[in-house]
Amino acid sequence: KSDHLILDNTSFPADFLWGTATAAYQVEGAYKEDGRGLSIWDTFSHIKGNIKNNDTGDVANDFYHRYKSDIQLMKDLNTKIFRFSISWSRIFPDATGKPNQKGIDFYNKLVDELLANGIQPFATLYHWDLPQYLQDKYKGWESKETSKAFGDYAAYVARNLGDRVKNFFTINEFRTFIELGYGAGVFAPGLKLPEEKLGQVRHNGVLAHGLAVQAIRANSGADVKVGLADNLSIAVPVIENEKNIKAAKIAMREINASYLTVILEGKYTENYLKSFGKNPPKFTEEELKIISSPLDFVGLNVYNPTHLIEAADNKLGYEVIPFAKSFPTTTSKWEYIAPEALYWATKHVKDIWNVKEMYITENGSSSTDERTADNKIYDTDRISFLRNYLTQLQRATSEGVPVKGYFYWSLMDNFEWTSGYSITFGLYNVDFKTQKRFPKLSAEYYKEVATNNKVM
Ligand code: GBH
Repeated sequence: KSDHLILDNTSFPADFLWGTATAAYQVEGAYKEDGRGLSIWDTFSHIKGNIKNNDTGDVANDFYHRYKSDIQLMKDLNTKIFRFSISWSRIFPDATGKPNQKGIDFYNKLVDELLANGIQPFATLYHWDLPQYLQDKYKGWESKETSKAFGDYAAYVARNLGDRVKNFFTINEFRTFIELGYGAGVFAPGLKLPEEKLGQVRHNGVLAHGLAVQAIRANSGADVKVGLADNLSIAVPVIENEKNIKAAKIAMREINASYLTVILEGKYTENYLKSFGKNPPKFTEEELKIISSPLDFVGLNVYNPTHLIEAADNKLGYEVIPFAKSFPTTTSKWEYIAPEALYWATKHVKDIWNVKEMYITENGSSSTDERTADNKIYDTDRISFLRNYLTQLQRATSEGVPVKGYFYWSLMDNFEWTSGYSITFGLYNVDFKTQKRFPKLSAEYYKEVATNNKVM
């Protein structure tokens, strides 16, 4: 146990892994190439008014053609892991259910190139780009047919990549694509379903995750590990005293009831089910077993706390404190700058669910990122963001919280969903007219961190 405990306040465990992350629709482009079928994000971004400046992912970073030189950027950063996602509709483009060989070939080439450069591939199966035909045929995640289709797709990927990809994440951020895509209507597919239907969509989502975990295990070797990438809701004790910490732990289970809690516990909390009144989601005990299939690790996307918590003498045992109007954010107005979120997210997950292995699957800052006349980007706010967040991550690992690695979001600026190309998270700036990449000052910073394995 003591080998993992590092006693200074900058160093990470010796085997800690540093990397970067991207997602298929945000970087690949080539949206009609080599037999790729359309996804709900193609449809959604092609409707005028949905995306800032009517940007689309048609070309994006052209990663489909430029992955080799982009892998050199990862190498320049001295990173050893890379998280990318697979475009489901490249592989299963249409309702025939026949796989598209050219689709899987792209990922074969990508994985081989990563390995040849000493970078371990971590593949996410679903980063929100549902094949359009599944939306049309089954109303997408409103149906368990989509959950089953996801299991079949996972099996196919595991059979084809599992000899070289040893780490899989099933689904990225249930909360975002479900609440915003099927609830608020601002993400693809742009639906505004009532709460009782949303409850079913959430259930079908976690069921898909569980089916994929089982499919990956059944279709690859024992050395293949599987988890998910969840943007859990994060309860931060507003003042770090004992009673607030206890209250924040209680809050964590409730505020994550529909996703992480049911996945790790195999049941919905009573409060969550009660909240539906007469129309709870339809599910079986058998499904709860599938949903809670054992995982090898849990990936956490951490940007900001969602709940500031104080202990209270009420039924719940806690109270949610509002964010001050002046609470600092990055250029993304939702992104409160509160580095302790990284500490509390990982600490709670260990303490509540006894999770033995975690990754930070995303963390990063959006900045103004102006390019000078000589193409320098002095993103000093991002460096400060990283130093402060990584200090809190180091605090966690030094206390024995089992975080094995960290993926910065993102390797390079890319299609930031409804914000199009107007919001930038990259360590590399991208000129989307020429597709040239320029390292920001934060790339230099991150390279130092990755090379020295400590907060700099
Ligand atoms: C992650 O989401 C995503 O996994 C990744 O693809 C993305 O690029 C990255 O973060 C940076 O945003 O449109 O105003 O209604 C982080 C959680 C949830 C934050 C949705 C932005 C949009 C709010 N995201 N939210 S809004």
